[in-house]
Amino acid sequence: MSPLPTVPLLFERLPEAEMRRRAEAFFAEMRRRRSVREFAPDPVPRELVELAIRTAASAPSGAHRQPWRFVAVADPAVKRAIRLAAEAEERESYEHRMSPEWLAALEPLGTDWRKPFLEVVPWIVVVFAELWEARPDGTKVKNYYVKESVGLACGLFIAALHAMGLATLTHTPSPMAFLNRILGRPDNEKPFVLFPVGYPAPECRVPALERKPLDSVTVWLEGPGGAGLTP
Ligand code: IYR
Repeated sequence: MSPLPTVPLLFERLPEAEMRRRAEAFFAEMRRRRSVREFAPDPVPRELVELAIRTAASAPSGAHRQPWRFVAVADPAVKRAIRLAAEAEERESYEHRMSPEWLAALEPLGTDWRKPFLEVVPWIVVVFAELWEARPDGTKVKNYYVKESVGLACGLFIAALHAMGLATLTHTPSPMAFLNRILGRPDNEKPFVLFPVGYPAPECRVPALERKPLDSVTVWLEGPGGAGLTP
């Protein structure tokens, strides 16, 4: 295949003071984001979920294959089926499959197998990773860097929801194959993350977590003589 035609990049170079202002405003907003496990039942317009999906689907992807599928569920019967199947798997995991170390790591977060929020939220968005694409002629086309691509899309999805004033949780009931069955997705699609989407419950509380300080998540090599370059 020959290279695509090109178009001019839409890019505005900003004055540094404006860059700082925007960066600080974005950081101030994003640092308030928290995963939420208690939701209000209030409805959320489909258009808002659509906008978050459009944002997510703008993520970069391996070979621009866009290997993601967003299944947005508002149907109460489907949400109930998801809750029942998720709780059955989670109960088995918490009671038999998770190691003592894993359970201890989760203890500060206070999670357990019960997932009532799956029926309370107005929307559940399940993100599937498309492992390969079936072309109309029946051939399979491989996708590349699928997990990385879908992970990036999920990050943008979370940011878009937060920016518009909605809450979510990156929920991974394990194993997740029941989602293919309930949502009628083909076997080239693998459930990646399930996002309950809605408003937090009015009395919602979250664990008092600390984020790692900048200097424990960053390494600066500003030269001269970066690590590994000395003879
Ligand atoms: N999937 C389970 C367990 C769980 C695992 C991790 I790693 C978490 O950060 C949180 C929960 C659950 O959703 O309860």
